[in-house]
Amino acid sequence: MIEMKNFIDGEFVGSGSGTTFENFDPTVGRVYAQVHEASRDDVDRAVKAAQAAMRGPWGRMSIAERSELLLKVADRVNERFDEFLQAECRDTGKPYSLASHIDIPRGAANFKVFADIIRNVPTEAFRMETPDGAGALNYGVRVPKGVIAVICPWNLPLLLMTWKVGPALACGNTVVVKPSEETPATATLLGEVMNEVGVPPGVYNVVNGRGGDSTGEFLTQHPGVDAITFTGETITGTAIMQSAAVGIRDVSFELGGKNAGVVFADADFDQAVDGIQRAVFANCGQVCLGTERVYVERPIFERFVDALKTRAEGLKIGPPDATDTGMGPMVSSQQRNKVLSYYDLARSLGADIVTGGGVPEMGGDYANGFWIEPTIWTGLAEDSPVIKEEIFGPCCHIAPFDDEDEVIAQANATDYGLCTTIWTQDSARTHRVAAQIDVGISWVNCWFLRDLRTSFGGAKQSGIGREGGVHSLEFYTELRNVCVKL
Ligand code: NAD
Ligand code: 6OD
Repeated sequence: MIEMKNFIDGEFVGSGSGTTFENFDPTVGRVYAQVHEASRDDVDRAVKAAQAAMRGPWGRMSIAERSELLLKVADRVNERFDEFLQAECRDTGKPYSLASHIDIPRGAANFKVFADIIRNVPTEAFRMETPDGAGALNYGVRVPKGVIAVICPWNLPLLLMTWKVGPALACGNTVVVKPSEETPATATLLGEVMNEVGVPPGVYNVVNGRGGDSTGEFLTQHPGVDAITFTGETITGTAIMQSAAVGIRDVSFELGGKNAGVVFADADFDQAVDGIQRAVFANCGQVCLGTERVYVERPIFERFVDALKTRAEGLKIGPPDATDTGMGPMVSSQQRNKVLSYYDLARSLGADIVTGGGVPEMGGDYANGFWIEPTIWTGLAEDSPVIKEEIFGPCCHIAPFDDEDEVIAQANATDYGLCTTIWTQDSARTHRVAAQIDVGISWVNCWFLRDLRTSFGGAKQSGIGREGGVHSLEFYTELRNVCVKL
């Protein structure tokens, strides 16, 4: 049995309370690792180690030295690519074909991009007039915030963790990471990398455990934490915000979504089917940017539904290492049960089940994995909970629309506002529609095409703040103004 420990002050340490929890391989539904749960005392040690590193070598390091170290982290992740790939896929069940193109390379790139950005941060300067005529010079200096708590979800564990750890460290902060209890493996492995390349102890710490009334809450409540960055469910964001209110700590939130895909009749049909297929079924639908509501202009509605049905039925469900696997299992039985409850609800509400709606038969070793069928519905009312609530599974509802204003109103009829994907060949419409859908990210004729220098974040209940490129600096630094009388 594999053992996963916490990583505190540069060392792998067991739980102070001696408590461990089980980590499952979702393809077989069996425990494959025991994870050491960080107690309140363990969290306290991690935060204190992070504070000491800020006062110590990390705090004194020049930007160039820090940047060099982060480039080494990126290189080392790439050198150990296969180990990261296997660890991530075992924890999540996702196909190698997906993780080797997105999760692991992006995990490395998140260090490289921010190592580059931090070397080129401009600063502002204002010369002001004074009554004596001599004037004064104001200039801005960006300083790290301090100890950042990084609370992560399970869907893209390495990618979403490094997306925050990369800029946090580049800006000179130290971090205490709380990976999802479902997927602690790659955060643990990254601890080895930090030691291998010489990142000082205490700069990167990992505490494992659950969320509420456990490790996550111990961390967000710790007064030594200066700011909290979180990716996860909106309801969890509410709880974390309450912890952050004590001590007036800053938060950056990337939360849930109920994203709309909008397909106009003039779209390149095959390109739109390809894009929507990925947006609905990639990572078994466990992508915050995924599309669970698809709106298709009426003249192509039936043809589109048929084409997406064919794609869904053609997806080969299987284990990560099979080269023909198009879709893996859900991350946990709990998450699968949640999604299946929506499958039942859609049925009971009278949805037309175009395909799926259940659990596939998997033989042999995989008989007890957390598999689920890709599912498409039509015919539900727009106010149905299936259309209003985030499901986070491989499923979508497709509805026809007749005109642009109608579909914009439908796309906006949600409490969420993370992203949208619009398919049309009319360039004027592209800009008109993108301007009116209330989201943080609009993709046109593409999906999940991400330049790490661009802003990322959600409107409405999908988040607070923006990260990405220079926007990350807003959260991970304080801007200090120095005014010098001349
Ligand atoms: P979750 O909110 O259940 O858990 C996320 C993390 O928060 C876990 O590490 C968990 O242990 C921790 N946590 C839970 N309660 C806590 C508390 N009270 N205090 C401190 N920590 C706590 O989310 P999940 O199920 O892991 O991930 C799926 C959700 O994440 C979906 O809603 C999805 O939309 C969202 N998500 C959003 C983005 C984005 O960029 N907007 C990206 C990925 C996932
Ligand atoms: O690609 C990224 O940078 C990013 N933040 C992706 C988020 C995916 C959510 O599931």
